Order: sequence, then C-alpha cells, then structure tokens
Amino acid sequence: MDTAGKVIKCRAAVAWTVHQPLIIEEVEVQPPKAHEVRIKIISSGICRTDDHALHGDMENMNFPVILGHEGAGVVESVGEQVTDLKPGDKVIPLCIPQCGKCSSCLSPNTNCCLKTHMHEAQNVMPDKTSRFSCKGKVVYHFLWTSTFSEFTVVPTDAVAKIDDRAPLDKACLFGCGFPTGYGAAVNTAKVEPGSTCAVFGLGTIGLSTIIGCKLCGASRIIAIDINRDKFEKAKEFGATECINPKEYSKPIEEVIIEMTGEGVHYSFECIGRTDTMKAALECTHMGYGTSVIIGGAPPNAHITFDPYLLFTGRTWKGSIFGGWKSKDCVPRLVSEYLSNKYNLDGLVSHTLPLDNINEGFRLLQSGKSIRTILML
Ligand code: PAD
Ligand code: ZN
Ligand code: ZN
Repeated sequence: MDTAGKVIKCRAAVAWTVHQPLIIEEVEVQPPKAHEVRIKIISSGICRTDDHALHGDMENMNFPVILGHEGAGVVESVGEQVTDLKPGDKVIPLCIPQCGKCSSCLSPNTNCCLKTHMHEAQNVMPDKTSRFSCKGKVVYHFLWTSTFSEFTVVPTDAVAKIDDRAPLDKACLFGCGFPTGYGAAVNTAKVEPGSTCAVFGLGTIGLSTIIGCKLCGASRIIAIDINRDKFEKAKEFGATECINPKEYSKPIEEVIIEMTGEGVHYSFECIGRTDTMKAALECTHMGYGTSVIIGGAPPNAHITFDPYLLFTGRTWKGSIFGGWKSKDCVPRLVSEYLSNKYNLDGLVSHTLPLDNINEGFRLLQSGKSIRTILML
C-alpha cells in the first residue's frame, strides 16, 4: 500500500492535558512537507524527560501533545527537497537536532544547536504548523520527535540514518539515554584513565555515565542512589562502590570526600535536583575536580553556592545529549554498538506494547524500571 503523500491514520498515545494518563487514540498524520520525513516508529523508550513534560516540569509545552523522544524506526516517505534520506532507511529521530548552519553547529565546542527546544519551541514543525490532529483538534509535537505514535513527522535536521543491520527494538536507546550519559563521561568530562568518579542517580542516564567512566579507564566509580535496588545493575556496568545517602547521618558529599581522601576527579548529576547538583560539585577535588550537570532541573530552579568552590579550581559544566553532534555521531555510536563496543541489554528492564504506556510511566515513577521500551 502506497501511503506517500496521503494522510495516515494510526495509533498514538495522546497527552490531552497535564498530569493525566495518556490515552491511546486514532490520530491523523499529515504527509511531510519540504525538509521533513514521515517515520514509522518501531520502538520508543520512556525517559524521565517525558515524565517531566507530562507533569508540566518543562518549558515550552503545549497540550494536547504526543510525547516521546527516544525512538527508532523506518522512513515511510520524504517531503520535497529531502536528499539525504529515502523510504526504507532505518533512522533515529534526534531530540537535539543538528542543523549544520547555526553558530553552535559551526563551532567545534558545542552540540547545542540553536534549533533545540531550549532556544526555540519545538511544539510545531519549522513552518509553525503541526502534522498531527485527533478528533478535529490540533495535536502538538514534542521535541520534534513525538515517538509515542506509530507514525511521526520530523524535520531532517533532527533525523540520523543508521546502519541497516541495527536492531530496531533496541536502537531507540540511541535517541537519548545511552548517548546522554556515555557522552557526558567521554566528551564533556573527558574522564582520564586511573581517575575517580562519582555518579549521582542510577537510572538509564547514570548507568550510561558509568559505562562511559569505565570505558575511559576510571579506577573507582562511586554510584549514589536513594534506591538500593539500583545497585546491582550499577555494579554490573562497572561501579566499584554503591552508597545510599539515606544510610548516612552526614551529608553525602562529606562521605565521598572521606572515602577518597580529597574528593573525586569527576562527578555527574544524573537526577535533576538542585541539592544533588550542589553535593556533586562539593564532592570533587578542590583544585582540579570537574562536576557535570546532566539531570534536568525543574523550570525556574536556582542554586546558591559558595563561590570559593570554583575559586580554588573546580570546574562546573553541563552536558546535553552527551555533547554529541547528533546527526553526525548517532550513526557512529550505533555502528560501535553493532561491533560490540558496548552491551546495553542491561539498560532495558521492561518491554511493553504501546497500549500499556501508562504502566510504563508508573514503573518509572515507582523506581521499578530502568528503561521501559514500548513496541509500536
Ligand atoms: P530516572 O528517574 O530513571 O533515574 C534517576 C535516579 O535518581 C533514580 O534511580 C532515583 O532513585 C535517583 N534519585 C532520585 N532522587 C535522588 C536523591 N535525592 N539522591 C540520590 N539519588 C536519587 O531518570 P533518567 O536516568 O531517565 O534521567 C535522569 C535525569 O537526566 C532526569 O532529570 C532527566 O530529565 C535528565 C536527562 N537529561 C538529558 C540531557 O541531555 N542532559 C537527557 C535525558 C535525560
Ligand atoms: Zn530523554
Ligand atoms: Zn544548528
């Protein structure tokens, strides 16, 4: 059946309003316009960022919306002037685009393209209209990806073509979770062999950060979480010690400084809380420690801290999508995965059909899952 150029009716999880469970609806998906492609989504992970968005903890949100930003699929059709993608290509939609033209894309020092949602809202396509509708109402896009739909439309600046051999049931991990944590260690912190690391928060992001620290040759990787159930996985991926802040009477940064003598070389905040961001900075070595913020803080959150923490030589950085220039680097990461550089099986704790998406969100909220992958 040739669907190119036609409106497709398919199933999608629609978030009609904030805080409410998602509803599986039949939606209409318009054909892609110029510089856009329509993708048949095969799998999509549920990331904490989707949960933040559902609960209004994200800037630039419009409802109703189709969430989801960690997907993998196949190009169904392409709009005019699309030259680098064709129907049948295996692809990953990119929640951080790479337009290749803006000042960030032209700089070797950042991957934060000026077309990302922090700079310009991505609730609609670049022509300011939506490709989704349901029951006569406009439904908005999310991060230009909207992967909780059997079909989605994405601007080509936000699509990476991956190896034909990639397994599409797992490749969705390359849309957010794995590159984000792994790149924070490899690109942003540039962890050195023999160094000590502290990783705060052991979800997909924290575990992927541990994978990066280990591959860089860190000698000690201290994993921190208030949920003990996360420790076994953290050790499997390379944590050398696991600690629970609830089991100590003193602040966790003091515990880490005592464990290491002078603090760690590198720390990573993979939770999204300002108190743990501060603790992560404070537990690093006063002269050469580097702390990386990966967790997304709530909108309008602020931190106060003693400027002497930086005065003595510490570095405080942030990392979005692991510092990877997305369109260029995601295909490379997938190829490395296919050559067995990383084993990511442990990141996937549950696989569910799209119909059970609300159960997937509940598993995340209750701390019982790492990644739940939805099969569409
Ligand atoms: P997750 O919820 O699966 O993992 C967070 C972990 O932190 C859980 O294991 C919690 O038990 C643990 N935790 C919660 N509170 C505390 C605390 N006070 N002290 C210690 N541990 C605690 O989330 P995730 O791994 O999917 O995402 C983590 C963060 O990263 C989240 O804020 C998300 O929005 C952000 C993110 N950032 C980017 C980026 O590009 N920078 C990309 C994707 C996700
Ligand atoms: Zn994410
Ligand atoms: Zn750009």
